[in-house]
Formats: sequence, structure tokens, C-alpha cells
Amino acid sequence: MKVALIGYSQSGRSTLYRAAAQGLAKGDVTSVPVPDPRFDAIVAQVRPKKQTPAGVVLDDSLEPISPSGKAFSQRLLDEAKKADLLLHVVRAFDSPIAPFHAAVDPIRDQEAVEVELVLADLQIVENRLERLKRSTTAKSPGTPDYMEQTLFDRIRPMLESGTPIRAIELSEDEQTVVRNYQFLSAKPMVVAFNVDEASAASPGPRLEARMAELAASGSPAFAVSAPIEEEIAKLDAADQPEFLESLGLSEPASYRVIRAVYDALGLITFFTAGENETKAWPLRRGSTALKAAATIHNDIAKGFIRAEVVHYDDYAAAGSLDSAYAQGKMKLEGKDHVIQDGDLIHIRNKS
Ligand SMILES: Nc1nc2c(ncn2[C@@H]2O[C@H](COP(=O)(O)OP(=O)(O)OP(=O)(O)O)[C@@H](O)[C@H]2O)c(=O)[nH]1
Ligand SMILES: [Mg+2]
Repeated sequence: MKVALIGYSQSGRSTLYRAAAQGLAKGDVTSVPVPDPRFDAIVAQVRPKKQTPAGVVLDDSLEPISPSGKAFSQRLLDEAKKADLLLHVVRAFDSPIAPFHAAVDPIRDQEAVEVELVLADLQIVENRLERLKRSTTAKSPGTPDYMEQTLFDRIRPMLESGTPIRAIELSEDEQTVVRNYQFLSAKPMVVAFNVDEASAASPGPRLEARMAELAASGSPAFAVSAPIEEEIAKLDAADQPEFLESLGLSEPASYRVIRAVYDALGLITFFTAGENETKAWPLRRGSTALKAAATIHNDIAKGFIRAEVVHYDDYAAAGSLDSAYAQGKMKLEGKDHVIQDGDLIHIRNKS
């Protein structure tokens, strides 16, 4: 699962990237740990030899968007297509040191980028419709060409009016077509407004209203101060709470961004609490116990007998896995059982 940071040049993408990587950034692509207090609590109790949190891959290698008003370069479009999610970093800070292409206006920039993504998709849809006009199969109901033409005829006016594909209701077949085309406005998007140091806790009514609108339309949005986030990431864990409190924050804003990214990718977490290794595993929401087993190892899935499942809440209430088992909180589940976010799992298998 790859997350591409996009944004105008000098919007703070690389600063946020380094902050989110919590000191682990290597080059411009890094698997970033997903902050999860449940995982920390399991590790503190189990004290495993090795601990492996869930991760998402952040990619800060895309070229910046050139100043307002210009279309995206083909290279940028091609790179963005490969991502599973776009993390749009929007400049909302003013600085004499870092010059910008225009007066700072985060809402204008956020909208401009959204429009540009929609226009890039519209171009593809129009080109395809033009070609389908000459296709004989597109005239026969039931053919893939016919389905594509019907779909594209329907979404074209929506794109023209600025609606991103992710906001359009699609059938499963239509979703497959959309995925094949790698449409940019169909990708999940998370927006990070990079605000002034002083505004990190309260970004003001205008930005707050826009963030609420974005969240309601399915794109979670956050106010972050990227340099402050980078400073927090550099502090020892023990020094963080006091610094956060002085800023009016309950936790680093980048944590919330990464969790929102993870959620928007459709991922949940299950845990394996081993003494050798305790691990948080990303899993596509709605996946079965068999899929979870295969995520751990194909051999474990092959010999699958049953999954022993304890939900984190029961584990936390009991204080340990042993107590949870003793209290009868463990459920034996079959292959088709749907795993929930926060399940602790042990797979009984034949090997
Ligand atoms: N004052 C202030 N400066 C910031 C903030 N965020 C980033 N900067 C500064 O702005 C400059 C650009 O930040 P980067 O993180 O490199 O931005 P970028 O989007 O990766 O830039 P390019 O990839 O070079 O286009 C740097 O000098 C940062 O220190 C902020 O919130 N406030
Ligand atoms: Mg950069």
C-alpha cells in the first residue's frame, strides 16, 4: 500500500514526510509505523524480543506541482497513478524564508489540485469515449466496451462539473473499470493543511469549515505544523507529553494523519502477541480468518484448523492473554470468520 505525497513546491511535503517517519526516513520512500496505543500496551505487557508495528509506505519522490494555474506534468500524473492514496499537503503558513508562488491561500490551493485531478481524469474519459464511438462492440449490450461507454457517458458530466470519481456511486463492475484506468480522482485522499506554528491547535473558522466539508465528502483533513511535528518526532518519548501540552495538542498531528491514511486505505489491524515477536498486521477490512492466516504465512493458511480470537478490549480488561483465555474471552473461529479491528489472533494449524 503506497501513499504518495502531492502538493505545490515548498508546501512542506518533505518536512511532514520526515515527521511522519518518526526519525526512520530513508531516502524518499519509507515504511512509516502506524501509531497505535493498543499495540504499545500489548508490547508493554508481553515484553517480546522483537516488536513490529503496522506500517504504511510513504512516497515523497513525486515532483512538486508547479505554480497555480498550470496543468500537472505527465510525469507527475504517471507517478501519482501508481499510488493507492494521495496525501495532499497544502501550504497554509506564511514565511519570508520559504517563498511561495502566490499569496498564501490554502483553500484555493486545495481546490485547484482537486480540480486538476478531475480534469486529468476527464481527459482520459473523453479520449476513450472518442475511440469507443468507432467501436462496433460498444454498440452491443453486454460487451465490456458497451459497459465502459455507458459508465463513461454517465460520469463525464459529473467530472465536467468538478465531482471527483471517488464521490460517485459505482457498481462492482464499474469499480473494476475505474481501477484499471487508475483514475486519480478515484483514489482515496487525505489532506494535510500545513499551518503556522501558532495555529496548529486552532486553525481558524475558515479552515475548520473546509476540513469539515472535506471529511464529510470522504477525504479526512487535518491541520498540522510540519516543522513542529518534525521537532516532536526528534524528542525522546518521555519529553513529548510536556511539549505537546504546551502546544495545546493531545498527540502529534502526524499520528492522526497516518491513522486516517491507514483507515482510508481500507485497512484494519490484527495482532499476534508472541514472546519472540509481537506484531501488528495490516489487513483489508472485511477479510476472513483464512486471509489473516495467509497474511502471517502461506503455510499457516494451508494447515488452518481454527483461529483463536480475543478482541483487544477483552484482552485489556483481563490484563493478559492468559487471563482473557481463563475468563472464556477466547473464541474459536473458522476460515470464513470476518476479522475485526483489534483482534488478537493465534492460528491453530496442522504444521
Ligand atoms: N515557517 C514555516 N516554514 C515551513 C513550514 N513547513 C515547511 N516550512 C519550510 O518551508 C520550506 C519547504 O519545506 P519542504 O518540507 O522542503 O517543502 P516541500 O513541499 O517538500 O518542497 P519541495 O519538495 O522542495 O517543493 C523549508 O524551508 C521548510 O523548513 C511551516 O509550517 N512553517
Ligand atoms: Mg520536498
